[in-house]
Amino acid sequence: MNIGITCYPTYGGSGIVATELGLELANRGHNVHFITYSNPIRLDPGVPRIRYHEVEVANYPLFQYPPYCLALASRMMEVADDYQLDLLHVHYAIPHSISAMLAQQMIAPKRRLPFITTLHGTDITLVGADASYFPITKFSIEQSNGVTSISEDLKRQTIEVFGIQNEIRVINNFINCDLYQPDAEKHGAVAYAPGGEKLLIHVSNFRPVKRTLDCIRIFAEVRKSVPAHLLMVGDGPDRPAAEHLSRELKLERHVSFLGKQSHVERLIPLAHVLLMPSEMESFGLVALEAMACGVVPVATHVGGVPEVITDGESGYMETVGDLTAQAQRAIALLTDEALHQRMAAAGRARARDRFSTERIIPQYELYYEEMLR
Ligand code: GMT
Repeated sequence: MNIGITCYPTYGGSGIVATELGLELANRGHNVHFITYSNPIRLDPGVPRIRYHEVEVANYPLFQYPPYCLALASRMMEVADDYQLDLLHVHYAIPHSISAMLAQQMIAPKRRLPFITTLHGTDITLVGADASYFPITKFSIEQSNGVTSISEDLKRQTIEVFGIQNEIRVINNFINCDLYQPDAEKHGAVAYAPGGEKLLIHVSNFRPVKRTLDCIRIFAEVRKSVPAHLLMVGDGPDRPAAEHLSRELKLERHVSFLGKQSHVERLIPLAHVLLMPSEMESFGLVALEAMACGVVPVATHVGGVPEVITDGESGYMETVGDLTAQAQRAIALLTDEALHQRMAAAGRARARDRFSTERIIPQYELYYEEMLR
């Protein structure tokens, strides 16, 4: 198949899922065309059967807001025409679905071009439910030829919030278990923990919904009982406040802010515990990445997270903001080797058995075939 994929290339889990989906589809012999405003962060150059088409947004003094949505629609239509795309698959409803709908209408005199929208979370729970975006988000979902959701919880919320009647197919996020592997020796950890300290890790876009500051406070509690170091991976609006808090709590020597990283599969396996204290997660991709690497997530009981983590088996889920409970879980894992090993193995097994690329990618392929019929 010739597949056009559009996503946010630089920020957030939806872009990561879209990029990794494109890579997996190309691996399975499909031609994948990324149509975005910059090269997706986890897409290395030179991958066979993958092309990248940049969307240029011309600016004029008249435009207070350059019309990205329209530039994207034009580029989608051109690429669909030039490369005989069978379908467009857009990740995150706003504004990608509307651009795809316009591209579909522009090419309609020549042929049919179905488009699929995959809902990831904040496009529904935050952005889409904002009054100014509500009608257009509802419309874009209703106009999509196919709609998928990355968890049952997000599907439920979409129906509840928007009163959507179309079928929404749940296709869970996935993980490449050959790429995301445990590292029993944790050799590279010495760069951060030269004294053999335990490593904790947090990976996010540092938006308020991730409660990044909670990580620092949880870590402060952990360090009262266990010599440990915290890796903070990613960047975003709350990073300066998190750095400030770590200085205030005199933790700056024990916390490394590493910024955006394109190969988290090399960093996550160095850690013992992942902190994911989020206010909301419709899936929590990083928890799955951690589980695949034998790193135990200490997370919050929100949204789709219970579909990913089995509480007490492959990770822990506590109430949002209950920092003591999250710190206690982390301390237990860092001080009880047998407990850590048991849960790490259970997490890896769950990632492999429930969410491996081998299980999930064929579900997308089947869905594409349905859309083409
Ligand atoms: O988590 C974010 O803030 C980014 C956001 C996105 O749309 O890029 O992530 C959402 O999609 C991820 C991939 O499907 C999910 O793993 C995240 O749980 C979801 N985030 C939220 O629901 C807050």
